Amino acid sequence: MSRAIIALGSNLDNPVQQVEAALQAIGKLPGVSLLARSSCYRTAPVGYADQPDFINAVCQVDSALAPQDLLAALLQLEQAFGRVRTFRNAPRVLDLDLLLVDGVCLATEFLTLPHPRMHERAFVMLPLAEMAPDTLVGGHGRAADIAAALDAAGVQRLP
Ligand code: PH2
Ligand code: MG
Ligand code: MG
Repeated sequence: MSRAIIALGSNLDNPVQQVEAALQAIGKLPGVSLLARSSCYRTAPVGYADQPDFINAVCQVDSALAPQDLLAALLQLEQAFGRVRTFRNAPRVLDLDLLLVDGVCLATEFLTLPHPRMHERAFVMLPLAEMAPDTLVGGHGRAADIAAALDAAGVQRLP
């Protein structure tokens, strides 16, 4: 069993509902159990600005799957939720990114752990700092410290 942290994002077709349904679906994946989740956050789009705000959240799971197999299961869930890939950073009904798996450091064509940009992204780090502030992010330190140093404008925690 290993602990993993997953980021969720949606900005199409009732994003809060998509994220809530995805959290439930993640917990029902074979070999995966949901341990914790953050609140949902409304976040301004980063990278490609001409699209609706996102709803972002993170969750922590226990997983019996190898990291590559967990990622494959997450990508299948994206498909099941109707994700259509058009261009990089395009609007989407569901994006599931594998951020961290225990102490695993890995770089393949398919998967890099820790996620190489997570520490720069307030829409990832604020939810992570809420859910698990002491999480260590590669060589970048504690989640709560990383989050505190990021520009949080455009990231709003939902009640
Ligand atoms: N995901 C991206 C690019 N930009 N911006 C926000 N606010 N939230 C995201 O989840 C997001 C993004 C690429 O996956
Ligand atoms: Mg993704
Ligand atoms: Mg993403």
